[in-house]
Amino acid sequence: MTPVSDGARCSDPGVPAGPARGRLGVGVREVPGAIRPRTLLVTTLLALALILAAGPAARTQEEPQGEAAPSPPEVQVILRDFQIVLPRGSEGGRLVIPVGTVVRFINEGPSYHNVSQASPEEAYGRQGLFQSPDLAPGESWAYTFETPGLYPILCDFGAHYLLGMTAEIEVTP
Ligand SMILES: [Cu+2]
Repeated sequence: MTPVSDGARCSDPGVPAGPARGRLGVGVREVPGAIRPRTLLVTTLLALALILAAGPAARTQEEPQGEAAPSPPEVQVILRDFQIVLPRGSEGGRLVIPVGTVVRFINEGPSYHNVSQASPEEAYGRQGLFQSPDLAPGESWAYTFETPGLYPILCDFGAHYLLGMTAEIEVTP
């Protein structure tokens, strides 16, 4: 009996298995015990057919989902040693990215950090584009830059920006 219920469950996402299961249920109830073996055989064959029919359908459903959403470009910025470490090629503490880029801030240091869109003068003002949560060591947080512009960023956890945790992100059209 286990393969039958497995088959029914497998077919749930892709194939309208409701009616088939209903018919099976009725059959099992109406047929006397003597004919049970044949019922079991039919049930097993039906279940196999359902699995064969549902298998490829389920797979083709999943694959487009994975490819359908083209992932936007992602850039990684490292928070470490009380510095905001920009990707190789960034000059003058400024990261230049095209609009729509996802920037993932990764805390690779041993202490907490965060990322606030603010200049040092605006620190703790909370009026910038974003304020990340405080990130424990190993945690990361991502932000998608949707609007061109020049955005100063800093870590205001424990006023780390005073130790040099500042940078700029320039978003180009
Ligand atoms: Cu910090």
